[in-house]
Amino acid sequence: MLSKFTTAALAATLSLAATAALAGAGDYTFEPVKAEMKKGDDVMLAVRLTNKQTGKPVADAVVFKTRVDMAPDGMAEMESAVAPLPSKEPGVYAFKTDLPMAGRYQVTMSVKVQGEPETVTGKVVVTATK
Ligand SMILES: [Cu+2]
Repeated sequence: MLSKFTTAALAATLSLAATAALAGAGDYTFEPVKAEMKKGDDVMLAVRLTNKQTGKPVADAVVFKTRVDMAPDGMAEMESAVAPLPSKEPGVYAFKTDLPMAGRYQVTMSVKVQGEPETVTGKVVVTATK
């Protein structure tokens, strides 16, 4: 017969195993297609979304929130408007935005991935040059 302690330890082990088997919001990588570009208005930004477990691009995600600001350079309040652009490549999500000054911009994206119950959020940093 199992002692109370052993039963509890077994239950904890089982729940850990169940958690590890599910894909989670942390199993995706966001990276800029181009990390550096010239500053200006109507700049195209593209972010590649990859499933870490399979190494494959995630083509069917729905991007429902995108924010571009200068948080990496201490200007989080300096936010740019963002307009989605059609994707030219599976797993690549493109936007039009303004990068009015040289420096680093953070792109924060919230997406829904097919079959993934959690919202997936990622941040990428791009640099605008003069
Ligand atoms: Cu700024």
